[in-house]
Amino acid sequence: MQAWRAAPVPTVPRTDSDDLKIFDSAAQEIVTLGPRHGIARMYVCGITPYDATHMGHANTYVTFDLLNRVWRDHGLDVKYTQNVTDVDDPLLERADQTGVDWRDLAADQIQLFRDDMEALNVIPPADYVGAVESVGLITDLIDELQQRGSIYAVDDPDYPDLYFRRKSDDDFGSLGHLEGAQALAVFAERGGDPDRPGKEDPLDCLVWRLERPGEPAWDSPFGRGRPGWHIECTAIALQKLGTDFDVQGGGSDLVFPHHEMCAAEARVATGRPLARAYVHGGMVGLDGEKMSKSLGNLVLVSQLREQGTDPMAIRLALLANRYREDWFWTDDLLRSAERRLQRWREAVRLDAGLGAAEVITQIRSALNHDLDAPTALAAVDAWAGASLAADCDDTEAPRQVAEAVDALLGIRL
Ligand code: 5CA
Ligand code: ZN
Repeated sequence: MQAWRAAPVPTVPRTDSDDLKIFDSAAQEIVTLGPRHGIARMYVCGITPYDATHMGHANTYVTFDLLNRVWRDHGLDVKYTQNVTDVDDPLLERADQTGVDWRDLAADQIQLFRDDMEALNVIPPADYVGAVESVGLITDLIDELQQRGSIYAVDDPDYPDLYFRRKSDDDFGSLGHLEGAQALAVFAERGGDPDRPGKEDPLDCLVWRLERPGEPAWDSPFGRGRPGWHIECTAIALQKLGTDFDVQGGGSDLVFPHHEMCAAEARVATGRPLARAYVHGGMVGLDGEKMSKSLGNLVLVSQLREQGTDPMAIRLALLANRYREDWFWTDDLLRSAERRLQRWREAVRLDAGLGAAEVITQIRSALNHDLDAPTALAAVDAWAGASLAADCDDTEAPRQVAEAVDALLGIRL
């Protein structure tokens, strides 16, 4: 798939050389993320394209866009891969319910997602890869796992689908930190099938689902069928980024089982860790519940854009929250982001402002400390307030701050 368009990031001279420190879900502590020089490699789990981008998705992709911007600011080349789960149960179910071909539904929603991301000034990934175009890669990886003795056919005479034996990975559990009944419950809640008869272990995950009537299927050495979810990301990530890449990211609903399974499959297939760190954004909710396509409690980026909301105000509303916390979307949040945007725009249109060096250092330092966007926004608020309140004489400052805010925070003023 083609990457989508986005404006290049202007460069702002860097004055401080802090490393990026971020919370790693596997280590359960703040770690230094990315190399000092050269190429940083990031894999972020992409959408399942059956409905439009809501504030939860937007928050996740804006979070990793901040990470991307911090690394670029550090002078690194960022190799960014994102998948798109363009064949999976929820997509096929929605296509069935609405009488639309699943391929058309996916194509429409992918386009809408790209448009939303472009509006939110999200720098696109270098590789944007679908599951459908990766079926060959996926079956190669299943084959590799099978040769290592970690694949079996479930004991089901009708559909002996293939499963990954999670006990073949000694480190299984090192990411999700879940045990026993809790692991089973979360697995069931997030697409797993712990109760399916014929499995060796309830936590084993599906890697190849044999063809069912009316479902899309591809030829493979294991019979016609379609890939399971986790193996899709493992195969795409390994192909595009190799092992030991810097970060795998997504929302916190992906820690377990999704990222746990990806990590386990990669360890068994290659003997190496998939990623060095795993970073997760919090869940965005509405009216007391997690925002989700299946619940239908959604605020959509495209809907707000249609109503004339400035996408930069949406982005500012997201950035006003700590990325790792769970929070609820409200109209007030958007209103206050609109006021903030207005104020920042007034300040960068002044003929002169308060010197830019300090505020730029503050933004950088805040982002380096676990992507603390709210502190970065507060620094810009302070600069704008001071510049609007007093007669300042730095005629370069407004332009420099506008450039830094665009480059580092992705807010176009
Ligand atoms: N295709 C898979 C990942 S391989 C998937 O989870 N797709 S998704 O469309 O359901 O979600 C896309 C991304 O948005 C994931 O990173 C997910 O963690 C994140 N996400 C979904 N709902 C929310 C939410 N309410 N708040 C924050 N992030 C969310
Ligand atoms: Zn994924």
